[in-house]
Amino acid sequence: MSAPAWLDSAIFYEIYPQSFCDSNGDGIGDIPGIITKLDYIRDLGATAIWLNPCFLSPFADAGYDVADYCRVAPRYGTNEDLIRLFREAHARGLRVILDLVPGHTSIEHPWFRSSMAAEENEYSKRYIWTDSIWESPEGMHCLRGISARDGSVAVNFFSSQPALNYGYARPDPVKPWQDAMDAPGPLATREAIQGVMRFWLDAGCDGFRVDMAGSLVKGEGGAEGTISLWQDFFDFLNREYPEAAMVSEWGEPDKSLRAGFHMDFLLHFGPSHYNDLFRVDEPYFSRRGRGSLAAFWKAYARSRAKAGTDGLICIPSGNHDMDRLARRLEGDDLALAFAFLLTMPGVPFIYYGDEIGQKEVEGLISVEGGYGRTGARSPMHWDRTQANAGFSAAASDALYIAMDSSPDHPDVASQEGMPSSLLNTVRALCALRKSVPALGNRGEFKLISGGGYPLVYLRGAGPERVLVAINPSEKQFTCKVPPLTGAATLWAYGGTSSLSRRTLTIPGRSAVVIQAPSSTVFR
Ligand code: TEU
Ligand code: CA
Repeated sequence: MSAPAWLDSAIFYEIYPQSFCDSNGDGIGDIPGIITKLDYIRDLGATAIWLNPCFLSPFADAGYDVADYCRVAPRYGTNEDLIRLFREAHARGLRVILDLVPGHTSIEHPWFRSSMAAEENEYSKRYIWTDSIWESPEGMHCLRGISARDGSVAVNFFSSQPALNYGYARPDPVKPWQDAMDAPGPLATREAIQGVMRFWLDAGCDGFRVDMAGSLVKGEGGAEGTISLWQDFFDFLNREYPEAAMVSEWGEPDKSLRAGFHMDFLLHFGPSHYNDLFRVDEPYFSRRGRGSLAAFWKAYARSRAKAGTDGLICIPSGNHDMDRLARRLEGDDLALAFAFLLTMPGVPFIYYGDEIGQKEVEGLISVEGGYGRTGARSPMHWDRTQANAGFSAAASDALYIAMDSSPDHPDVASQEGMPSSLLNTVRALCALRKSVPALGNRGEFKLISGGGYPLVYLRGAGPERVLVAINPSEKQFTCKVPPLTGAATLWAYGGTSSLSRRTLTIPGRSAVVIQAPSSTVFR
């Protein structure tokens, strides 16, 4: 497995297309709107974009219920607009990955419509149907009583998202409707999804974020079947599209990277303890200083050991499924959180708006299957002096999701002019990451202290060594560090740390990145 070289220095920016920039005043973001903001994304320091699903859909799950994988939803524009986005992004040195949803489609997908027919046809085995309406697929939810076909059909997420059939790891011989992974139906599903990848990669996209990548094969306790399925997909990708970057929504790097993915996310679910950073009652990145990362670092060490030198572990600032970063963190917490996110190994992912501290909008009624996730999906605040903060020229009650109307809501334009703003801090950190090889995506990493406060780690690449120390709490700390005589400060935030040979004194609410002598050893 060899990952595309461009991932070595990639910083991703996630765009939820509904809420980024509305170019035609219909209240919903669109692709031409995104194109007008590419300079902003480049100037932030991102090098790549992950675009949430933008395909034809009835939008029962915000587009994660696809009705045509190869057609852009009219509300976002046309296929030509998307191809223009690839071109315009590439012209600025930005890559674009799309969201691939291989696990399920919408009930409106023509494949599903055909599979509902009583008469057997090409699509009868595209989804997981039992033989009788009175039998449900074990351990899964299902849809029943909506078709002339006799049977229940397994669903993956919401009821309107029937599961595509990749077969069962160990089909039950008394349930003949359970296909083996290499039965004709599951193999045809593989072919079809491969065709979707080919379609967009040929059109100029640079890879995919893969939705629910870890649960495609059914009836397995572990993930061996799903892992071997992906290994097969990667035979195809490595052969035909070696430059395509693949990131999994799996949350278990030990499995996903073995499956062939170049990168995997730490997520708000799964074993990573990612939430302990920013999303528990006492998050680590809080001035209260009552958080603990002991469990996080234990899980992280395990993942890194399994990921080997090739795998990239991505720690996102957030995403469209989680509470906003600024829900529990505020003020300097956010800058210190970014100091962490942008100095760790792996590929950083910035969720749109987190770079200005965009807030969670509380108390919203669910929009398109968002439910509790809706408040983290509200429109980007570009400029407070404009209507709808520059997001859209529509009437404010016609917006896809309501904006936060509080007057103190952060916005891009105000922060651009303030040297110490979060936006400018994130820009400086992206620039620092790019200019210091030791901070790169593949650099070495050694935790020096970090269950409690402060958080201190060493990064390295070749002979270069960099020490990162972050203290989100209000208390000043001293801690033992490797000998750092003559070390130069590369970046600092908040109060000034001081160094006396092996002891670092770090004031509360501060962070520092120090160039260490190359003799500093990783032990
Ligand atoms: O999410 C998968 C998933 O299980 C969670 O992220 C889930 O949304 C969350 O735990 C609820 O709090 C992916 C997509 O990211 C999500 O937006 C889709 O709704 C889902 O798959 C179905 O395609
Ligand atoms: Ca629009």
